[in-house]
Amino acid sequence: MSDYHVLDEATLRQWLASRVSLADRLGGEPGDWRVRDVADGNLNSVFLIDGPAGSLCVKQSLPYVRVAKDDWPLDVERAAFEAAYIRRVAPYVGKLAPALYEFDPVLRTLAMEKLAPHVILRGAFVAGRHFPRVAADIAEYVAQTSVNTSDLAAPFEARAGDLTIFPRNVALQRITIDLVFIDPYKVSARNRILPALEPWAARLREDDEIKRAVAALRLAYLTKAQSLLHGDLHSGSVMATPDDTRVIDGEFAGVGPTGFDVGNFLAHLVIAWFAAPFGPGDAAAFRARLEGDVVAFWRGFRHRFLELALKAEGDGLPTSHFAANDPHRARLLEAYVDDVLRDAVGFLGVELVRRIVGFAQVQDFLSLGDAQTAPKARALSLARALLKEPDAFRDPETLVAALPAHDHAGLDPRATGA
Ligand code: SR1
Ligand code: MG
Repeated sequence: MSDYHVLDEATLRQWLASRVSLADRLGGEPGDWRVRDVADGNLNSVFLIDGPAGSLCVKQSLPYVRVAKDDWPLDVERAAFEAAYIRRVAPYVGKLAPALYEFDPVLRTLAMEKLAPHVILRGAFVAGRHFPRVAADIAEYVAQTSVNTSDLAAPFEARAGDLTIFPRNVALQRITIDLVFIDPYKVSARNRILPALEPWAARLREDDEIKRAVAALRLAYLTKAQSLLHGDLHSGSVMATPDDTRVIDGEFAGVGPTGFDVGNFLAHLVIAWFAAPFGPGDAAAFRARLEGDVVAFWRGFRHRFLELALKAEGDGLPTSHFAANDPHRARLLEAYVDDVLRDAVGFLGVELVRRIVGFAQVQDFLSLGDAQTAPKARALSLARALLKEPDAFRDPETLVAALPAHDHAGLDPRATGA
């Protein structure tokens, strides 16, 4: 790994002092800078630095999974893919992502805009807080990235560039393949299953219909190279204020099925919904806002996708093949985006499953302590319906209507129509 070394507070100051533009942005002398280690994700170290003139966020890839340390070594190259992802989507997403100031390919370190007073969306959800702009902003983000990096808008040459770069992000895509698509459906030492949910875990391993659905989704993830994906678009990858939304953490970037990002974000709205009754505040009002988010995100994504794709000039559906305003082209685009949304329903299902019986659990449920079992079982009940009958969920209103229908599911999958 050449001169790579893990930064601590002292070596971070030295590194910042050696990068003129970063030191200038902070102002003053290294001794004037306030450095805080704020890492709370699964993988990396993250520091916030405040100087007399400005501030920064510095993120470094560690040579292991931060939450598992020596038990789980991990390639540090992910920072390079995150930098490449940020640069690739920046022209389309603008202020919906933080600015990348510098990337150090030796230390695998990114220096970015510090987001303040933004908070991580998942933390807000756990506290019962809701940000009204988020759903529409994430819809815009996913529509922009997915149209503009697909064959609908990107020239073949740009797509070839993406396909040269991002499929090499193998270490992180391996994590997704294992943690999302494989481990939850077999016995794995990495799975974290509450004892009361063992019957559910057994059902996931044994139900042929579910396993067929998951196999199709796994193959779609591996082979359906529609657009550049964020690859980990959950509520921990969104920072927000009431007026501003930013997507962070593109280290899982890859080329894949557009519905993966769509389904992932929907899954974490749904998780917040199932976890909500035990949280602080008025659960019914909070749930109603999340239901509104599901509809706004789904419909906003579909609307913006079509709007952008209709104007786009990629090699996939060139306007030269159609008369001006030919409705046939619009119909082909509608079929395309509806296929994306069908995929999204399945990816929503597998994301729910893996956050409940897999390795990477989420604070929405964990914060409930002893009360997490019942809402997890209810979310699994919905997940099973999504995987077994994706065509029953053709619009967001149907998905929203299904939430209360599964909110009384018991702990035993056999008692819930398995
Ligand atoms: C070992 S990494 C576990 C999870 O954290 C990331 O945020 C991804 O969701 C990954 O699956
Ligand atoms: Mg992350």
